[in-house]
Amino acid sequence: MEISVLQKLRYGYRPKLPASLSLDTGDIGVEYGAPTESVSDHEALRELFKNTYGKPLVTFTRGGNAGIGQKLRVGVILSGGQAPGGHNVIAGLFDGLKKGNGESRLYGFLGGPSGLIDNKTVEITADMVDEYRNTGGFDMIGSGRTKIESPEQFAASLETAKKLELSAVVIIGGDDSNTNAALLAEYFLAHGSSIKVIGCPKTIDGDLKNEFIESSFGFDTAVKTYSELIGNIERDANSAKKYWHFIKLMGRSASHIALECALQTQPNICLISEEVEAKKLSLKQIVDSLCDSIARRAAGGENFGVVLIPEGLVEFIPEMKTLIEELNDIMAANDGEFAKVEKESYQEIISWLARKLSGSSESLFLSLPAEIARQLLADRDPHGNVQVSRIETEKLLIGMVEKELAERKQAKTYKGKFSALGHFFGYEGRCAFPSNFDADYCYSLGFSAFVLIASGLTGYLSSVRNLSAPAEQWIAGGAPLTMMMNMEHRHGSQKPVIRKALVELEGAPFKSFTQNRDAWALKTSYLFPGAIQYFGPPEIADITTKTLKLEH
Ligand code: FBP
Repeated sequence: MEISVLQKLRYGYRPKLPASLSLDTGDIGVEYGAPTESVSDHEALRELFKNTYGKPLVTFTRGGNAGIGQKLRVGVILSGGQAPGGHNVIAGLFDGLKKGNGESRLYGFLGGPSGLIDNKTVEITADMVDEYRNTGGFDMIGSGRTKIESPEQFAASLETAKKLELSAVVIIGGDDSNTNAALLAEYFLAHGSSIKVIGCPKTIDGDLKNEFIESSFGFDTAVKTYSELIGNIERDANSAKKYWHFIKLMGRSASHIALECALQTQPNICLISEEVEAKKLSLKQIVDSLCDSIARRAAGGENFGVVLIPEGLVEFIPEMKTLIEELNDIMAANDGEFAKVEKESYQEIISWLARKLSGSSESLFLSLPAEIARQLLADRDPHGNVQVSRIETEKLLIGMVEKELAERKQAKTYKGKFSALGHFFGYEGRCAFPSNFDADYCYSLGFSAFVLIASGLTGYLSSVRNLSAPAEQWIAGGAPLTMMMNMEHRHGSQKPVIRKALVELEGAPFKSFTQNRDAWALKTSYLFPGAIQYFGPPEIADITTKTLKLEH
C-alpha cells in the first residue's frame, strides 16, 4: 500500500508516557484512594450498580503488581464518532499487553459495539498495529453507534466475550459509550462473569470531562485543525474585505470546540450555546445582536468578518429546544404514522405535524426556511439525539441576518454592504493525524487501560491527568465510571448516564473569552495559528489547548 511521507515519518514517532507507565511493568504499583460517590442520585445509582458502585480512585506509582505478568485476552471497541488518536489507544493497549506477557492477545470488535453483540472480530497483530501507529481515523477496526440496550444485546455481548475467553473488554468512546461500559461491567458481574470492562475517554467534543478526566482525546487535534482553517479564512477575509464568513463548528451539545477555536483565532463573534441558554436568548435576539455587531463594523468601513457558531446552538435556544423536544416525542410516539407521512409531499408532513405541535412550536416551525425544517425532521441517532451536524444553522443565521439588515437599510439605520458565506468544519477534524499531545495522551490511555485490567479492576475509565505539564509528569490511573454518573430523563424515563460537561460560564476559558470579545467584535484582531506541527521544538510541537491551560 502506498503511504504519504508524513505517514511514514509518523510511524517512527515514539509516544511519550507518564513516568509511572515507563517503568518495567513489574514495577508499576497501584495506589487506591477513598471510595467514591456518583455526581448525584446516590441511592438510585447504588441500587442500579450493586456490584460496581463506589469503587476507589486508582493511581499508578512505583511499586509492584502481582497480576501484571498474567496472560490476558482482551477485546477492544472503537465507539461513536471518530477522534484523532484512537489507533494510538489500541497501540498503547497492545504494547502494554505484550510487555506484560508476550502471549497475551488483543482482539478488535469490528464496526463498533455491534461487533461485540454479533461476534465480529479480528485478532490485532503486531504488523497491524505498526500500520496504524500515530495515524488518524478509526479504520483499523471501524466504529459504530449501536447502543447495547436490550436484555438480548447484553446477553449476546456476554456470550461473545465468553466464547472468545476474554479477560476484559475495552470500550473507547464518549459519554454515551462509557455509560454503556458502566452498564456492561455491572451486567457481567451480576451474571457471575469475571470479565472486566474498562473505558477510554474519547470525543472531539471535549464534553467527557471532570476532575479526573481533564480532556477527552481528539479534542486537541480537532480544535487545532479547525483553528488552522479559521485562521486561513480570517486572513482571506482581511485580504478581500468583502465577505462575512459564518462558520459552524462540530461539537454536538457543548461549545468547547467553538470556545477553544475563538481563543486560538480571535474572530469577530463566537456564539456560545451555554450562554444563549443561560440568558434565555431567542433566535430573534441572537440575530439582532449579530446585526448590531455587523452594523458597528460597517460604520467603521469594515464590511467583513468571521462568526463562529457551535453545532449544537439550535438545541440551546429555548423556543427551538421546545420545538425539538416536541418533534422528538411526536416522532418517537408516532413511528409508523410518521414513516407513512414521510413519503408524502413536504406540505403534507407540515400539516400533519402542525396538528400535533403546540401553538408556539407550530408557528416557529412554520417560520423556518423549508430546508431547515426538513433537517429538524431527520432521523435521530441510536441514542435519541437530533443529528445537529446535519442542521445548517450557519445558513439559517445568514438568511435571518440578511433579512434584518435589509429592513434596517430601508429604515435608514444601517448603511453597510453584507455578503455572507457559510462553512461547516466538522468531519475535516475528526481523522487528522493526531497531534503529539493526542498521540502521547492516547498511547498513555491505552497503556493505562492494560494496567487497570492486569490489576483486576472493572467499571473504570482509564485516566491520565496533569495534562498541561510535560508527559513524564502526567498522572496515570483510573476513575470509577459510577462516580461520573447521575440520573437523567431520557425517552420518557429516568436513566443512569455519565453527566455531560458543558462550557462553564464561571470557568476560566469562558471568562478569558468574555474579557476580549467586545474588542474582537469591533476591531480586526485575528490570530493565525497555522497547521499542527508534528516535528520541531516542544514549545510548538507539544503545545496543548488554551482550554486545558486555563482550566489547570
Ligand atoms: P462522539 O460523541 O461519538 O465522539 O461524536 C461526536 C461527533 O463528532 C459530534 O461532534 C457530531 O455531532 C457527531 O459526532 C456526528 O455524528 P456522525 O458521525 O454520526 O455523523
